[in-house]
Amino acid sequence: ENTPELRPTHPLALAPVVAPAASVDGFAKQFLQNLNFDQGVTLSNSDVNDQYLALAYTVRDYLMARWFDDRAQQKAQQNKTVCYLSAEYLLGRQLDNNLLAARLTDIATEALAQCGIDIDDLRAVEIEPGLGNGGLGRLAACFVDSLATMSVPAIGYGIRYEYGIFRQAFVDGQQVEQPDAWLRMGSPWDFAHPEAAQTISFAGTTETYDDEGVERTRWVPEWNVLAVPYNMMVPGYHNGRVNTLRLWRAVATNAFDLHTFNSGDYVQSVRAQTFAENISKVLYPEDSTPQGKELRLQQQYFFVAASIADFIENVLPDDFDLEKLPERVIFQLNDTHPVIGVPELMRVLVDEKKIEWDAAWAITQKCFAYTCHTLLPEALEVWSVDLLGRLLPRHLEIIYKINDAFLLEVRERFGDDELLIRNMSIIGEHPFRSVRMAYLATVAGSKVNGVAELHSQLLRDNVLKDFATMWPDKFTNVTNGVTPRRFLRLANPELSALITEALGAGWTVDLERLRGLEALADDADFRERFAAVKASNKRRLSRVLDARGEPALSDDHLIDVMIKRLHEYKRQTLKVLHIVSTYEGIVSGRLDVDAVQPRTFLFGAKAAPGYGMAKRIIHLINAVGDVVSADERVQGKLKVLYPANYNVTLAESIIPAADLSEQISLAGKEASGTGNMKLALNGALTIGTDDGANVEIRQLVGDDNFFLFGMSEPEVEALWADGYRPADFYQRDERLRSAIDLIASGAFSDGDRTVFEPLVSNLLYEDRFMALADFSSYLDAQERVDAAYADQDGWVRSAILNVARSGYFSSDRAMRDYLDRIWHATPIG
Ligand code: NBX
Repeated sequence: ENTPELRPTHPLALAPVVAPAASVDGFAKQFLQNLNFDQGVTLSNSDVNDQYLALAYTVRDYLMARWFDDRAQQKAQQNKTVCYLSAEYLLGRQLDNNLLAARLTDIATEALAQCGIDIDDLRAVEIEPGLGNGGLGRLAACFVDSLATMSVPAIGYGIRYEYGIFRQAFVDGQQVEQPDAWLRMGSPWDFAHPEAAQTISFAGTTETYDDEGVERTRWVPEWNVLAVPYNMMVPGYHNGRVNTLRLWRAVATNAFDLHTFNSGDYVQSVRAQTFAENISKVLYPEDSTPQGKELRLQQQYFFVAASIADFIENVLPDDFDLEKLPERVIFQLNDTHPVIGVPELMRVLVDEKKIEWDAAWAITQKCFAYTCHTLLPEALEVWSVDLLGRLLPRHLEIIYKINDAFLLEVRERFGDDELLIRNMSIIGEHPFRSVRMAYLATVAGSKVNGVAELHSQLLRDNVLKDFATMWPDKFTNVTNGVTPRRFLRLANPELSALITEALGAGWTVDLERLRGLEALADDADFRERFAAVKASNKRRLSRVLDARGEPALSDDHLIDVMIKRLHEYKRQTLKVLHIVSTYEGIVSGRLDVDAVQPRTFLFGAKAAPGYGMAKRIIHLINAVGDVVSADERVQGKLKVLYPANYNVTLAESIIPAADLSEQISLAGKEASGTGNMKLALNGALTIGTDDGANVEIRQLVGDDNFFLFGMSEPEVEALWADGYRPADFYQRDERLRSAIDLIASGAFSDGDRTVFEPLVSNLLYEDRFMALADFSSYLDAQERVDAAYADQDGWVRSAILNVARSGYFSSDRAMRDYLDRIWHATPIG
């Protein structure tokens, strides 16, 4: 703040910041300099981690000048900034992405080679920042990539967790969790800015006071913590832009607890500081059924309050008229996790900036928009009034006041319908008094969107029905997307080269151009080359798995992948039932072994550590895999692979090698899915239900190139309303009976019938996600898969058409939709 005006005289200090020369020599020089003077080693003394860090610093140096420019421009310009508020960013590795964006891949490879270093060895040591659970966190990472590539001024705000999503290991086929110490070897991609720290307060009381004749309220907090920003550069692809991802880390303030300090127990006081630093210690690994833990609410408020303050103080010009805030910012709420930002902005405007309530509310409503990512009622976040009032007393008062005004509006509109009022209230009463964060977000947001057409429709019809009646125009859809840079260009270099040869290079930023491949699906020569790429990707995956100690992939196998968080609604058990049924069919002679295509079933999934049923399903997959893969009676035709610790890095090897994409959630439960998009884009055919974005994928790729099965969402509702009895399906279908009986018999648990008993009885007597009801339809669809795969020409043709027709699922398109329908912000330059 108090930096004196600098008056430099040296010509170097007066010159603009310049990046190192974009040449092999320029790169090598900068690399060696970083190795020597930042890492503090000579080339001959350096190890691979030193070299990796020096390489990362070098790439960073190239991006830096652009970044300075963009930040200056962002501060000076009058454009609206998109502030994406997300508790999670599942970034994946940075090195390759940044080399690609800055057009440095070839230069770096050659410069390192001339230093005697194979860049692949350095790639291998990068630890990915796993600062997210799954789809929601990865979506945020795709969005910041697209925003930078589209030159939209944007800041991604989040938390710099010291420990990201846990590392998964298997012990006797069961998941064990290990801490993800991703920062241990250094973090070359971010910069700490302790001088720009924000002080974030908690707890205490509120009081009213007389402010020159006006009665105002102020918050008298009890303790506080510093939020230190760490900036990461988010380079756009080949456009010279660099946006910012600003992640906050909690650091104790000196005056964390003056009371203890003053008591004279100095050592105890210093130890107490770690309490505050716990806030950014660890990512919660639950991707649904939030536990309502105090630390989690602390995390949410911590990053959102820091982000709002940062935007107002550091991004807006000094003395900015906050009445105009909506012209300069949109805060996009990535699910309910940042929704506490709504009362926080109100507090800042009303208590601190002394703007009158109604005006402040009008501003706030224009500054937020809310994206919902779920349909499961248990996943909708609520905070007990008790906890929220203790941790954030002023915010609770503000929420009550927002609710009072909102319920008045409901009465005006619908009359005194007390049941409706109770149903719509932001405050719920049962089973305990709580704040319904999705309702708060809906009331406060200028727009509310779901993440696929079906999901948005179900939000309007069910989850948020009364709100949609009240404000039909508030609701909109933006179907998710994925970044083609990471998930096609980087993950699948051979297919990318083939596409570029056929269509030119523009597809990377204009994915609809993939349509040009449609004509080539009927070209035998192109099909052959496409198939050769798939085969090569399978060999590459095989090498990656081999390095992890997994068995090799067989060349001629259909690679059937199910990669996503482990969840009952996603129905990994349905997949297991198919495997067991096929195995049982071959062994019993019911199935003609020659009609079964050789297949490898490949799973990747982490379970929330406290989710018992999900962990039992993991155990079952591994147990079935052990038996099936080893049984000589299936003649090597069926293999099950479940590499531990599925993450973005592993996804980048699996997706390009996949033939079949399993998207088999119960209709009406998967909001969108994004893995489904990545797999289709890489030429896998989908076997899927009419759920989430599968609906749109099927519409685009065509029924002939998609294996649809299962109940539709209305059929699910009807069967459920009818009183669903899974045991009836078990009785009716012999294939299902044999499969379940085999599991129950102990065939996969050394004869011990107790191991999977809870799983079996859950299926027979509860089966919330109706795996048994969809089983026979699923098996029939799998028979169609076998038949289709037997015709390789036809299969490859379908695979090409999947690629050609998936351009819609670029996150660039998703960003355009957000810009047009919600943000109304424009690119710069
Ligand atoms: O968000 C996922 C949905 O399940 C997918 O259908 C969708 O494609 C994706 C992106 O829109 N949701 C998700 O990943 N949720 C979480 O990870 C999550 C994390 C923490 C939490 C609740 C949910 N408390």
